[in-house]
Amino acid sequence: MADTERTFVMVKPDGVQRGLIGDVVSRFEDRGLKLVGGKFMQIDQELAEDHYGEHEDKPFFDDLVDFITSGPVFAMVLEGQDAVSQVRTMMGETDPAESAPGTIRGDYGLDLGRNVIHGSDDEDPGANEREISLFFDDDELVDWDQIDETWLYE
Ligand code: D4T
Repeated sequence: MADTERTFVMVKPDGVQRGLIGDVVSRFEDRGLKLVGGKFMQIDQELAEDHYGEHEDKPFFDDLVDFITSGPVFAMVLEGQDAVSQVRTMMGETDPAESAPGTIRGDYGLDLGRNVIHGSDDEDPGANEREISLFFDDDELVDWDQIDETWLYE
């Protein structure tokens, strides 16, 4: 059996303003991923710069930080089998214009700078743990048993 993992996911300010939090969370719940942390919050400059530190030298960095701090986000931690890559697959490509219908970005977005959702990178080992600890304290994450787990996993 593949590994149970936790991943960091966030509905970005555009998704919040467009009333998409519920739809996005529902997709993950429907898939069988378990919510173990969630918070509606405003990202400050320092957290934004930490979170997007890998893009510090890119020309789009300032716009990215301005955008992610421009309004509230819904941050969450999801747990499940291969959660990091499953969430990335469900999100679609970074650019919504290149994302297939049926993916979150392919269904809800059109523009690279307004791509609705963030999920931890599946090609950067440890990115999920780093991001989870950047946004959540240990006592904000809840270990719980979901009743349908027996029917979701072999
Ligand atoms: P995030 O990190 O937001 O989940 O997106 P991805 O993991 O899919 O993609 P990324 O880290 O490469 O990009 C982060 C963020 O920057 C925006 N962006 C990206 C942009 O505005 N212009 C660009 O040219 C690129 C590559 C979109 C997502």
